[in-house]
Amino acid sequence: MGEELEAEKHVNYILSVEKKKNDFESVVMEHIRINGAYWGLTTLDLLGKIGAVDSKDVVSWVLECQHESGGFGGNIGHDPHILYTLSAVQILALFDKINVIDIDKVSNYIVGLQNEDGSFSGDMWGEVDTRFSYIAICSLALLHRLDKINVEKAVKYVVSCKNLDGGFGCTPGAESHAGQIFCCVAALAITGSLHQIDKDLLGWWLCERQDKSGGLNGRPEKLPDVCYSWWVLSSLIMIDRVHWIDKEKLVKYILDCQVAFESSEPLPDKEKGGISDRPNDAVDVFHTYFGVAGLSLLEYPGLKAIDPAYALPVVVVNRIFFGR
Ligand code: GRG
Ligand code: ZN
Repeated sequence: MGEELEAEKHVNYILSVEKKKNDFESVVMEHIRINGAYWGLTTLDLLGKIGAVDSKDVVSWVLECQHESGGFGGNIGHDPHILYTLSAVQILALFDKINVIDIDKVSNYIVGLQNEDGSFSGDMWGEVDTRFSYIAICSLALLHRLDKINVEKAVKYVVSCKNLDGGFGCTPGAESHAGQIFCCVAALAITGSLHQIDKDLLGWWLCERQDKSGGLNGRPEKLPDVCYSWWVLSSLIMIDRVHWIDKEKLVKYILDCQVAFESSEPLPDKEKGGISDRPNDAVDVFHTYFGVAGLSLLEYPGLKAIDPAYALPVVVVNRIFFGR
């Protein structure tokens, strides 16, 4: 709990998770280590501390996660999936090292996952989800290869997942969920298709996610959770409706999810930083990232700005698209 962001403690927490490869959280994370690395490294960058990690080590490890198909696995020797491929591209973007990969090979892997109806499968096994549409569009845009897919069909598929409440689901007819809404809104933002959204209707659904605690939930009747500070807030920003929520109350909610430093009990090392899903829960890298990224979207002082569609620091996105 706290009045202010405990930035230094969160940096130490992220660095300690990275070092302790055998504790519970790391073992649970083993198969999605590349996603964890993206969350941790982006958090460090937003806090101005990415220099604390050895970029050479990280980049060579990312390259080792690449499969001969061009896609990336969650760790060395694991099967490739589009979920891990985006994290790999994002990590390389953070370090300005996208050029170390064979861009066409990675792009071709993603292009090969587009289906006839414009949707995307996550890997060779074929599961379809609007998460994968976002990931394909975001990755290819970062690689300057968006022209390799059928963008018109990709957009059409995303729009076909729009519901009467203004939100979006994972497939046509599936229930609206804030996580899927982020994916669909960001995919439409990147492809210049935001006119496909009824902004007032969706904005209303999204701002109703804030409850009296100040926190945001992901669907009606559900509990608030720090990660929705990202999924909901980024979507509201992309459709210009962020002023429809109480920003100050949300800042306070996120700060209340930092670990309770004032405890009279001696705290184990890893509890000395990090952010949890809701007050007094256990911290993890995922919620630490979404808490800090949410505060960045809320223009909390001392944090770098994050881009709501690409989920990377604005300076990184500008370097990729404007060369500066
Ligand atoms: C680069 C930020 C970024 C994302 C990559 C993987 C991905 C693209 C997006 C995932 C979007 C998504 C579906 C997020 C939701 C995650 C989540 C908290 C799911 C929990 O859902 P429930 O139904 O929990 O278990 P609730 O909160 O509804 O009780
Ligand atoms: Zn969560």
